[in-house]
Amino acid sequence: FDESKVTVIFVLGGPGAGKGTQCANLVKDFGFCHLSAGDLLRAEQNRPGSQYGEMIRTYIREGQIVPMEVTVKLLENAMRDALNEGRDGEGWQDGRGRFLIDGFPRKMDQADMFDDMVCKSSLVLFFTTTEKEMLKRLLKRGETSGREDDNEDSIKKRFHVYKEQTMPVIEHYSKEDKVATIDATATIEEVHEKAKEAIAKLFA
Ligand code: UP5
Ligand code: MG
Repeated sequence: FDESKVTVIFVLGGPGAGKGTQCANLVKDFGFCHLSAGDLLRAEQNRPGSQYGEMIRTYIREGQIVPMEVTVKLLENAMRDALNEGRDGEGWQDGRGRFLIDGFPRKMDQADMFDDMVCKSSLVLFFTTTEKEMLKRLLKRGETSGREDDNEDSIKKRFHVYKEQTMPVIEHYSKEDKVATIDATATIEEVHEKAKEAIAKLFA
């Protein structure tokens, strides 16, 4: 994608930090197209005839990162569809597009592949809070979410993978001065205000 025509913001943070919740609010502020890598993988998992369905299910339950080719392809296709759809509204004139890419890249190989083959990101929003808080949120959500990874066993594995594989990605982008760190312990509204400020600077 032509970087002068698309703006990509990565949204990172531990499992249950509130990425999806915050993205939904930011869409209303800035007219983003919100793409959650996890949601795209879950949709592919459930798509009849997908050759990856079983593989994705196993990776997600184990909290492991699905091979990057699959995820990058799903994101690229979703971005192309959104651009072709020619949305109207702020930031979507003349083939331009604003994307919030949620829960990706969560491993260095994915970050490099996306930077090289799709496009470079302009900003990384990093939502941070304690494991205790994230566990509490996920167990609560698990009562109704139906997500196969919202159980204590899978959550522990997700925390481990996050520390081992995703934190290095955040450190990598910190060195490029792209990271806006936001304390996600506060209320949804308070976190939203801070996230909004960080993005407003980019579009100022
Ligand atoms: N909540 C949110 N904010 C709150 C606040 N401020 N105060 C109180 N409660 C708050 O929020 C979680 C819950 O907390 C909700 O009930 C919410 O109301 C409440 P949510 O916004 O859903 O948090 P989020 O950070 O989006 O949590 P999620 O569980 O989606 O994060 P994960 O990163 O674990 O999940 P994701 O869907 O991104 O990935 C799932 C799996 O897919 C991965 O483990 C991996 O196996 C696979 N995957 C890949 O393989 N590759 C990828 O590139 C991406 C995913
Ligand atoms: Mg999410």
